[in-house]
Amino acid sequence: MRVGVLSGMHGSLCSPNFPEPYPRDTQLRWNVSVPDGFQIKLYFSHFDLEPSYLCEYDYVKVEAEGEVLALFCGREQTDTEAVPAQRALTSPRNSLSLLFCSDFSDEERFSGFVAHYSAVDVDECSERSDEDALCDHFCHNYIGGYYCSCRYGYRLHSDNHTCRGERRHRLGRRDPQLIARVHHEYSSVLRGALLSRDMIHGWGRNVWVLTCPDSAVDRDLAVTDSGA
Ligand SMILES: [Ca+2]
Ligand SMILES: [Ca+2]
Repeated sequence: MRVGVLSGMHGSLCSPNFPEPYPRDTQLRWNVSVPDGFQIKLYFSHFDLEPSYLCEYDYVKVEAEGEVLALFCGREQTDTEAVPAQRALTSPRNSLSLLFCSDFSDEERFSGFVAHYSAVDVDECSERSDEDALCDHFCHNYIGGYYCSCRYGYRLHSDNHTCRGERRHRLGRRDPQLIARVHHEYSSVLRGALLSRDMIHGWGRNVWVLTCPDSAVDRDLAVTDSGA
């Protein structure tokens, strides 16, 4: 069997000799793959194969991950045979294969098919239950991948998925009353100072100096962070 390989972000494939009738007794396979983080969307702009009961003569079969996504033959939809029509197929992951087979008979001539594919982004953040969520807190999709972030007060573990620790509680243990008051009255000030240092330098061994207006807290607050 002849095998074609397609690995671009989009492409097209057609039956042999198209737009002339396809030859008999032919098997052709196309293996299509796109980068990780993408699925393959496939549709047909032309389809005209010999009709047969359950597509046992000539057919197009689309497979991915060991599963048959579709089996097509004929010119029109019937109870026992399917044609692609306007339907688009989407691969579960980043590869699929398309198999074209014609049998020994060609009593009538059929023009074959033209198919097109394109890579489409996987939205890793949607369509997942909380238990299956990829990120502990926030998931952000982008074309070709995704990334995680954490709620205020937490930091992203080096696995890039888990959120750990709550710095506010650690700080709070040192001087709960003062921290609580600063949080309550000037939460935006405290949040800005901690978050920016955290994001730029990470939590190492740092001295955090939080300055609040005299009317709220009558002294500067120095907090020594012992690190994670
Ligand atoms: Ca045939
Ligand atoms: Ca994505």
